[in-house]
Amino acid sequence: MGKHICPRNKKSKRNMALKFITAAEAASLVKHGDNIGLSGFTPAGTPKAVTQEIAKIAEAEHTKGNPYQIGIFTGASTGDSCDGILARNKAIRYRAPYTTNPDFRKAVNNGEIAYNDIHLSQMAQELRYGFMGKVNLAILEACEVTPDGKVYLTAAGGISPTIARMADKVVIELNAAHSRNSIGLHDVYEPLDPPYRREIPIFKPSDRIGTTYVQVDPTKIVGIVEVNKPDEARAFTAPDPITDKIGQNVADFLAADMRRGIIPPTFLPLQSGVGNIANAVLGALGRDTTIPAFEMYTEVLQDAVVDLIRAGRVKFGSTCSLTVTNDCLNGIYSDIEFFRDKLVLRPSEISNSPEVARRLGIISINTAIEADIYGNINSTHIGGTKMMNGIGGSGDFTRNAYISIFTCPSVAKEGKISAIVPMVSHHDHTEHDVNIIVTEQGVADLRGKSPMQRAQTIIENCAHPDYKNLLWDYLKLSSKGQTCHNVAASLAMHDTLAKKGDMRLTDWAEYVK
Ligand code: 0RQ
Repeated sequence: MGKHICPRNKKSKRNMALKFITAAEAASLVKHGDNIGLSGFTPAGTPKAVTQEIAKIAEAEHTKGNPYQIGIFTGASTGDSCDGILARNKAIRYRAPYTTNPDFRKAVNNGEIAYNDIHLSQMAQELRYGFMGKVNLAILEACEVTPDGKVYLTAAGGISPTIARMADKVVIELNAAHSRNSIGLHDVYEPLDPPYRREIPIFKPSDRIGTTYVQVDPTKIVGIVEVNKPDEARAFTAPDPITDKIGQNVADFLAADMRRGIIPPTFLPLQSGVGNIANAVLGALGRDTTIPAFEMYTEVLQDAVVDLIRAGRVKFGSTCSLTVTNDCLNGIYSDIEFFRDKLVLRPSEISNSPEVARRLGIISINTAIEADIYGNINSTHIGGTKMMNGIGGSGDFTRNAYISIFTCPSVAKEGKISAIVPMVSHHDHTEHDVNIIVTEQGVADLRGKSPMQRAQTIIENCAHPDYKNLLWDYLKLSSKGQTCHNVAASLAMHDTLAKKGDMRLTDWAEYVK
């Protein structure tokens, strides 16, 4: 393979066909009203230089009194050099999908940005279907590119194959901070659209079905920008007793399900979201040696999984991105011969494919902001109105999982907020899709249960003791039905929080006339 790859040395003959440009020159191609498509998924593999120059153009144009705003299409969240700086410079008109940036969040919740929070598996196909307009420029971060347009991605698959094909123009950020050792990790595959779509032929997490590069029409590559910037990885805080307990509860539950024969003795592939709870769950699963070494079919792979691969506890990791710390990423690159047959990076359309998740029998583990007593989950909105991050891939996996699990601490903000409420203030995952809820208090197994049976087990096993009686009392004042509610009081705990700053002060009498 090395023979075909053009070295970063600009004098190389093989590079003659591809032009090097500056990030500012690349940014000057982006006009007000354009849409840009970005490689990457989470800060992993996301371009970091051209977007900063676009922000400077926005600032300059705004100073002159000119409008300058663009649309952004990504795989998932990006780093501050994209969502952060562009949001602060009021340069974003529209964006899809998931994001985690606080400044972007603020702008969205102020009504300044149109944010389309769709399932990550659907992003590439909705672009192809034409739901979001055209892609004027695609910016792909690469560790290598050849004159015939083979682009070797870095730490994530994202929506790269689709934006590269759809875009009028393509810019490559050739990032020296990513080792060329990542060449070969990717498995790039883009399905056809209906009525020609075929099955995605993945039958086990390690199956490879595509190419190791994104093929781009070389005539569309307007330039290569040389960059040396590491991924803007988020550091996670150390596990605390609450996240550790949640992790242990999940591990104990899965081990018990295996002993009962519900999970086969070979175990099933796991999907796990981002964050401290996900790290704690994986850590606990790794430590539980009654659970055999397992595989991951997931969208993000965090440091905890890399440690488990090294320890032989995770046999294989199929993921969209290596959302790891830079030390961890460099460890993978420098130990690539060990990792090469244990990791594959896929586009988000494939890593999050509902078809594949259902076929493989994924055990999905994602995070809730709040759950209601019937098992509906809010993963995205605070108080029903303010966007937190977005649904990410949680919906792709939850509805199609063999066992779908949601985790969260039973209370937030020093106990003033209960994560278990009578009715969620925003619905992301419905009671029909959610099998298990886990807090530090315990595990509610909702499988095979009616709504009222679910309410009993969720209140009993997952609610914090400070809130159990409030929730039992809510059930008593609810009218009878398949799903018992008192509609007037169903959001009383949220209302009390808004008015008095503490859900524990909820007085049902104020809501039930
Ligand atoms: O507030 O930031 O002020 O401290 O929400 O909560 O407990 O620190 O947990 O960082 O893992 O985030 C669901 C948002 C959880 C995340 C969510 C407050 C709490 C804190 C963050 P502070 P924690 P996390 C993977 C797949 C999307 C769905 C998913 C997420 C802050 O995990 O975005 O899993 N998930 N996708 O205090 C008010 C409540 C609250 C609350 C927590 N009920 N009311 N505030 N908080 N519960 C992603 C991808 O697909 C890439």
